[in-house]
Amino acid sequence: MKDRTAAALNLRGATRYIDDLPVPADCLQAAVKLSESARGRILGIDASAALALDPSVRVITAGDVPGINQIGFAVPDEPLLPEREWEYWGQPLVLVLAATRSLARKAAALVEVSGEPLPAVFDAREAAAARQFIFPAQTINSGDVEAAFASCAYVVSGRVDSGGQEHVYLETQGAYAEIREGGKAFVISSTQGPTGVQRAVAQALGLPMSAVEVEARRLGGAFGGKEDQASTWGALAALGAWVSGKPVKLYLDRRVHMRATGKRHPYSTDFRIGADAEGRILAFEATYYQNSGCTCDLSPAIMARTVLHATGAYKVPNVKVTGYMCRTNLPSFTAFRGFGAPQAFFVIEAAIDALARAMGADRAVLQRKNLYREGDATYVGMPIVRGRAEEAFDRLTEKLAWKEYRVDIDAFNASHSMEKKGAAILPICFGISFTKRSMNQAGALVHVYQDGSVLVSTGAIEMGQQVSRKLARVAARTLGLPEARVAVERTTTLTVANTVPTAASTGSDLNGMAASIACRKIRDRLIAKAAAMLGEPPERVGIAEGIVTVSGAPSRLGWDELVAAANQDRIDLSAHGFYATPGLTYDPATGRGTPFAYYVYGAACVTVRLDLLRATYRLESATIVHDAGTILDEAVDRGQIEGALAQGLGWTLLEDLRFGPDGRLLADTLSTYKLPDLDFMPKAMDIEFLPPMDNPSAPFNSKAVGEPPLQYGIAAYFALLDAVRAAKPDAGTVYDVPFIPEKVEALLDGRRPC
Ligand code: LUZ
Ligand code: MOS
Repeated sequence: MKDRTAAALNLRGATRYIDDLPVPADCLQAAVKLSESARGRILGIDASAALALDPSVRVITAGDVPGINQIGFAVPDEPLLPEREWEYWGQPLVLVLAATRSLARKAAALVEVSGEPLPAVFDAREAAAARQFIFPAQTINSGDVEAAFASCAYVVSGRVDSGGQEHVYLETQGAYAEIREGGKAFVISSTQGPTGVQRAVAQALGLPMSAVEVEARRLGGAFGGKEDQASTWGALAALGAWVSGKPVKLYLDRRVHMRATGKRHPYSTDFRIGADAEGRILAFEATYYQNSGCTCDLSPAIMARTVLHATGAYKVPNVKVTGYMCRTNLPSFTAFRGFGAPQAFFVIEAAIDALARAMGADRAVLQRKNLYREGDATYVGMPIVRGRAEEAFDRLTEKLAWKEYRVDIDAFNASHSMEKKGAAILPICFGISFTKRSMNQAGALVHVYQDGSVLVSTGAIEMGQQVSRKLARVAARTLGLPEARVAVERTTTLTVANTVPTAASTGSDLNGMAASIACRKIRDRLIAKAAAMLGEPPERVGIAEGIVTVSGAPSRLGWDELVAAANQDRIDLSAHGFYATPGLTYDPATGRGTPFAYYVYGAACVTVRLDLLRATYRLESATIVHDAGTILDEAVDRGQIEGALAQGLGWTLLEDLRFGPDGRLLADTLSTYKLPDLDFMPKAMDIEFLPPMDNPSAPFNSKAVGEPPLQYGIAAYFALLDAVRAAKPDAGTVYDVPFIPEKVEALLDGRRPC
């Protein structure tokens, strides 16, 4: 049988993304005119030159929006097209349609938007000083930090900075829209969240959601960038179709995409950490300044994840953390794999590094001593159940023979004057569930057709993570069928309503649970029918590998025959399944309760080799011990870990998202924005999974895999710092990522990196 899984189709080049879809002959192509300064008041829009270019050109502005010109969801601060002001360099101001894409882009460039400049701010701390926030600050206060600091033998404070990150999915943002009979809107969107696009389109066009269908077939990568921010492009395409009466396709080129869309949030953080004489951490305090950009978007949910991951994988009894979401005139920063957790992990690891320096202690010893243990509770009171932080750490150090490993590195460093090696360990403990309780729900629709084939539809979007493969596996196992009998459909708002985005690593957990609930309903009906056909009590009847079993032994009745008989008997062979994660009790107002279904654990060691003359480095190895629960698909999970590590390494070492003093993005193409490639990746990569373990919160005891391993990349920063210190023990420390060679060179020179 042909392999129809997403991966196989992708390899054959048989999958179609938005821009590959054939369009009707009368389809118009869309382009946007972007703002060319950081902030300004719109005085006038002159479309005459654009309109003169070609009779097919249409220029659409805020005034053309028939419904509400607003797509902000958490906070209504994001007009679809601006009416009075633009708020960052690269903001879409005007939508332009034309018969061809090149005409549309040319016409967009000819639209003249006149305006007067307004003062702009780009730095999060500056915005905070001016009290420019997009949302009230979030605080968690647990224990008594002041009393605890007073009792500490060591107290260290410092500052940590981390930069933004461009998602660089291969498929940029895009959408296709048409208005169908009766004024209903149909949109194909490259989105992680069809329901969000549906809501935005309905609001912009003044339609009920029932008159808007949004389909997401598959995405060429997303990484969070299409969790909230696909709505803009979906709604713009729909607006174009509404105004023109013709189908419209909107697909961004890379440069427009990099300027216009949101990225990972840059953070700047002040911390204070205190420990007793033995190095047990007693208190931790942090103030996070999140650069939120110009609109709210997902920033509060991201800050919620930051303040819930403040102590990383460590037990700290007294914690006080505050997160400011600072409004700046930069693109609205948004979800990116990790979602505020990597920023928090980097801060606590930097704090432990600073503490180790102050104590003259070994970083790894302090890390090991403070890991979460079974039976601990986190600082918000979530119990650690089936905790594996120590198990992962110990397996890693055992595997590496860590003591000897360090001795070898020291020996290398003693015998090399132009090169130094460094290594560092990083443990993870990543909470799985959306930080917003209401989002932890999913639905599935399962059909068994007369011929015995099975179709599963859920809210899970296939974006390369092979969630469709995992769902097929879950459905097949639940029904007792070979996987080849199960097909997984694209996501549309017609089959499953009110879906949450495929995000927070929960895609296969939530949708897998919903699919298995639906499959169990159908299976129960079929088992009752089979029991009647075989004259056996239903308790003894099962289905395995497509054969009905009795007390575990195959019977004469096969799946296809059973399904046909059930259909003849007028038994419903379709079912809807719904799952809502139980036990989520966290209340952000009190900062107490259980925010997550469970944690994913693991530990990584990265080793680097630094060339002191050139201040360049190579990654020698990455060794990872990871907790995947009872693994559902090892090849998929391995791929996810490798990809997440690459993105983590890119964030900590390489990807330098910089804005000029005027707020203009400096590297807006892939020739200037540096990404990790194969050559950059560690020469040796060893990924080991911890032994299987129960996890009742995900299908077949599996665990979510998407985001947690991104954190492993942070080990590379500390490994490089270790190598720098081997060369220059008194090198200053500036906790700042990405740790690009220019910064390494400055430290080696005894300068302060800028
Ligand atoms: N999206 C979201 C996420 O809306 N809430 C979350 O907690 C989250 N976590 C990770 C990635 N996306
Ligand atoms: Mo996300 S950062 O859309 O899981």
